[in-house]
Amino acid sequence: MSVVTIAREGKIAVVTVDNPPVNALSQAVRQGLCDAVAALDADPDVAAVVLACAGRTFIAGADVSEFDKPPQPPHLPDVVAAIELAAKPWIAAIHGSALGGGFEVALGCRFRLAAPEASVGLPEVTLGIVPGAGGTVRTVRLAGVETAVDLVTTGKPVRAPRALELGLVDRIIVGDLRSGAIAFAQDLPDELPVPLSLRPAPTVPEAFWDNAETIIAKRVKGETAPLRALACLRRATEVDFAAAMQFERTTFLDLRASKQAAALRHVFFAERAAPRPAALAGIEARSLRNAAVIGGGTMGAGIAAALRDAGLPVILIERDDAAVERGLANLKTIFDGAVKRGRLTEAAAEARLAGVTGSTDYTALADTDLVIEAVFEELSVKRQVFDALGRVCRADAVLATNTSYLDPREIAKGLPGPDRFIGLHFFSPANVMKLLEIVPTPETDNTTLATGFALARLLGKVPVRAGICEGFIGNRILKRYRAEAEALVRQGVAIADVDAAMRAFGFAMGPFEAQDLGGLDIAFLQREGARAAGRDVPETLGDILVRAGRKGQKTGGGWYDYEAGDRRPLRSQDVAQLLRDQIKPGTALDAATIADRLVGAMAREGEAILAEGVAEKASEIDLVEIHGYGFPRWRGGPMFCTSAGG
Ligand code: 3H9
Repeated sequence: MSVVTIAREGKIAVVTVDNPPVNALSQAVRQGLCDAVAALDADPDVAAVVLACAGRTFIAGADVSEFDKPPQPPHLPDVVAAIELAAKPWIAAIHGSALGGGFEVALGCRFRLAAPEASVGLPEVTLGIVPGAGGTVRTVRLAGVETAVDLVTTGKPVRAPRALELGLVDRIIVGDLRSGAIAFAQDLPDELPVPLSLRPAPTVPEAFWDNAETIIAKRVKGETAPLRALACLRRATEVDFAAAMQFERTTFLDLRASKQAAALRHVFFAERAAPRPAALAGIEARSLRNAAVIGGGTMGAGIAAALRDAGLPVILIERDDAAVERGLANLKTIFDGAVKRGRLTEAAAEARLAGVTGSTDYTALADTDLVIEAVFEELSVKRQVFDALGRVCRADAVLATNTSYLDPREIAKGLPGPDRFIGLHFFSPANVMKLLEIVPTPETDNTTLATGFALARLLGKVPVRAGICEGFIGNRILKRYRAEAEALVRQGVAIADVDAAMRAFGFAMGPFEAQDLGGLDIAFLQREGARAAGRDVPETLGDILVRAGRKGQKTGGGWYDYEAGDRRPLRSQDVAQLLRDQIKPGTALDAATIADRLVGAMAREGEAILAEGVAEKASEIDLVEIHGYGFPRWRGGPMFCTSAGG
């Protein structure tokens, strides 16, 4: 069946793109659109053309899977030009998302109509590229430079009502979009809007561009596409249409072949594959109508907030009334914060909180579909919880532990029906961080595992299946990363140089700054526990600092000193003194060498994790690092960026 078809409603032709799943602009679609322009221009009975899409969305952009191959004609800029300069006016009828090349096609149309829930955008920078078919050149002409800079350099789509305000769409069609668009086409004004390619570009003062460049450079750190996109927008206002198109296309093709674009494509496809692992194809998840969380501390409250954000009613269990109150107060703080940041209305925040029932009574869980335990990280405490859950929960309720380091098999010991038990490792703050490590035990059945993945989809999280080992995937690599950072310090590299190198690499913080923020004592206590259990755990530099009372920012110092009320790290004489005997006088290393050492160590641990089957795919390890540990997305993750392709 053809991916582009033409139907007739009197004098209106309806061109429909049907290229599942998202109507991407593959070669066949581009060719189909060119053929449609030619056919309809030649048809004297056609007065106007509605461009619509079948399925869940309007054209979602260029076909990203074609980006590793040479571009095939007809090229998208020519397709958009053909639509724009067609003898018959084309009208885009947008539902779902008109993104990237999809929005560029819509920009070629004389009118853009949108369903109320539709969105439009130019997300190319999120793929390490710039729009390649006139997105920068036409948007400045349609909606002005401020809107264009926002749309193109952030890549964030805007919803139809806002798009209408910004002039990116002409009208919102409530009700049936196809018939609304046909009615609109039947009643076009005598004077049609001038095609964007024939309109003058706005005149923009130099200071606007300088200011925008400063702001964007600060935001994007090492990512190149946003500033290159800004350069395209600027050029679009400085030279004529054809020259601006040429500049944009050259930039697009250059970036398309770049390392950053390859990395971002790798992440794009890994993220889309993660929620639906092939091994679970056809396995139905249990239905989740409600959930419960045991423990209302930082982690438990974050998990409860995430469940509420997804619309599930939640029971929050704590050991006494005071702890229930504290747990509910933690949740209130989370929702209040969302109101302050403009993410929730006050009414919505109240409704979220009203959907949480606090209790000390486990029998309240008799009809709960999913229970997530998030109590203190100690085996005996967790076992007590599952002992109670085993007695009160339905036999088919999914019972999950949120543990970071304990062995889920030990936690589940003695649980009746261990096939419905699973590890769900959330990252703090659990209502914000995207990563969810899903850790089945050998007894977990596939339905329970599929329910873990279904939960991740419901919560909008990136799920990665992890096998059982100390720290699973993420914390195991973190341990290696920190050990390598300490090894550099032992060999004489300054603590601040290590942190600066990793910031320059793209992390928000270096490994030592991050430990000072989170506290050095958690990992210390864990090492001490292992030592107490008779394991041979060598003394770390961090241990020396904690023993001296330096646990991080909360104690006024860790790897660095801090002045009261100030989070800026200051080099510490005390630390130099404490570690004096451990550090060899060494030569300084440059930032790239430091980053190579640390990322190399992460990747080697990743290789071991793959070899042991703890992770299934290298790309999943990359997702863990990007979504759980702040690894710069545009580098593709440690496995990608140390591989031949990266
Ligand atoms: C561009 O347009 C450049 C132009 O300026 C220049 C050209 C010259 N290509 O996300 P989902 C697949 S750059 C190929 O789960 P949703 C995806 O892999 C492009 N495949 O759906 C998945 O496959 P599978 C600018 C694509 O309903 C399936 O579709 N556009 C593409 O949650 C479903 O995806 C973008 O960046 C693509 N462009 O969300 C838009 N997009 O089933 C990217 C998706 O085999 N796409 N797939 O795993 C999206 O943001 C979302 O897919 C969308 C739907 C919001 C559309």
